[in-house]
Amino acid sequence: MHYIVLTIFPQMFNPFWTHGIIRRAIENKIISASAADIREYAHDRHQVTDDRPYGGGSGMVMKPEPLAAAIRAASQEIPGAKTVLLTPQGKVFNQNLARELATLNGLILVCGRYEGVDERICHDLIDYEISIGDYVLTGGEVAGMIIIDAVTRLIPGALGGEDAAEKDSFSNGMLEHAHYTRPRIFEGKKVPEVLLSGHHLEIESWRLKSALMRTLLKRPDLLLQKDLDRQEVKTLNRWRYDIEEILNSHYKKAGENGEKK
Ligand code: 4HQ
Repeated sequence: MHYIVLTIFPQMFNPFWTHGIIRRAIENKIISASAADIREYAHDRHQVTDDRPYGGGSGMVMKPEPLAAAIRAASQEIPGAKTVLLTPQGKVFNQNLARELATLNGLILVCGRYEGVDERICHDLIDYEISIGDYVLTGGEVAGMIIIDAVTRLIPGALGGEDAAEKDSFSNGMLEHAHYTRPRIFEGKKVPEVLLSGHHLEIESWRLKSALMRTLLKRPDLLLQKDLDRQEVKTLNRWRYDIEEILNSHYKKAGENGEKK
């Protein structure tokens, strides 16, 4: 994967390229990455990249000419690359979109500042409009980093050897199971016994239930979207039975006490 980020603040990306998995992916040539300064494509004396909005009002708009020139130059460098505009108007980013982008050969990420970019940039020069969520940022740079981060770890080889990406949250439409490491007792709280047992099948079954329970309690919306497998349906039905038993017993007691509860 080849990334080019277009921004008026390319230095923001220096720490991002030089730490952790992203750094290693660059070193191992799994990805290439650079941030180009949109200002260098503004050919007036003061290299202006913004202007006042037609129709009046407060705030500034990114001028189309420097942006268009920057996008065209980046496209020349990565044949077949797709362009992404970071904007709250875009499709909300999620793991499925990350998977789709991870199959591409190149991504050109356009990071706006001010009130956003001239509308005429979007139509001809942008393949994907993506939002990282329903809140307002001061610019698209941090959003661009989030996309690059989530996409890069899905590229084969980026995580170094193992199959960690496939075991992560969302890989099966659920949150991950709980994790524990040493010590066996921390501030009075024990590690679940089964994880110390060495019974791989029991551990796997405990992890599946842990993932299902956490998703049910913390993100029930994910379970509504998911295609549940037979084991998951069986487990949920057992829990439903247990919960009904508890509630029935509660209402029975309440009835005996004359409905006071
Ligand atoms: N932006 N997801 C850039 C965002 C945003 C988001 C606001 C994008 C400012 C200029 N980007 N403009 N949410 O809030 O991607």
